[in-house]
Amino acid sequence: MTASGDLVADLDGDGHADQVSDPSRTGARLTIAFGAVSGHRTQVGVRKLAGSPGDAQEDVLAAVADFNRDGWSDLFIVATGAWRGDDPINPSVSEMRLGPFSAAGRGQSVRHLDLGETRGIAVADYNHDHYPDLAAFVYAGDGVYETQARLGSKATRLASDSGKYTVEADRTDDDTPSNMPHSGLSSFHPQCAANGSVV
Ligand SMILES: [Ca+2]
Ligand SMILES: [Ca+2]
Repeated sequence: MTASGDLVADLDGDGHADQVSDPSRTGARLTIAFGAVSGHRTQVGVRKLAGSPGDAQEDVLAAVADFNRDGWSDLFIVATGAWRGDDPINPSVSEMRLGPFSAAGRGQSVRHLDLGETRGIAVADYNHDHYPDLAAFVYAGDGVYETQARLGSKATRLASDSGKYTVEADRTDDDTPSNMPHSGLSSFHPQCAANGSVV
């Protein structure tokens, strides 16, 4: 973890540290620099990671964390078309891709996750167990937006929505809805120097 909040970890399993940054904090501007420290740098954004099913979608969002607690960071990708009115639409892609995963966004296995019409995602620790959970800002229909929690889990990878942490939100065009958690990855990773070493 760098001071600026970037995650530094080996994501693709090649033995070289990679670096994840998301200045948007909603997954929309997440970028990964593979080989960031070794010098063989390949930078990819969310649309490249999503692949062709994400083409032409309004919102393509990604989050990186070890959601199933096996030591490898996983890639969650969701791509959703334009808002179409009262009824929520289903994303064209909504997948947990288990790490290690490649610069093309291909993981060891893929698990579909039904979040609904998703307009923002973030990593957070809702239940304070020091393991990452996923926060999803979704359109629930009839003008209602809400932020839901999906808890990380070794058994199921991500639990279904229990509703326990759901917070209703006003419709917002803000890039970062005010009810999204901001803890990010700093809850789970020690801060490290820019070269990837832990300080
Ligand atoms: Ca790597
Ligand atoms: Ca994992």
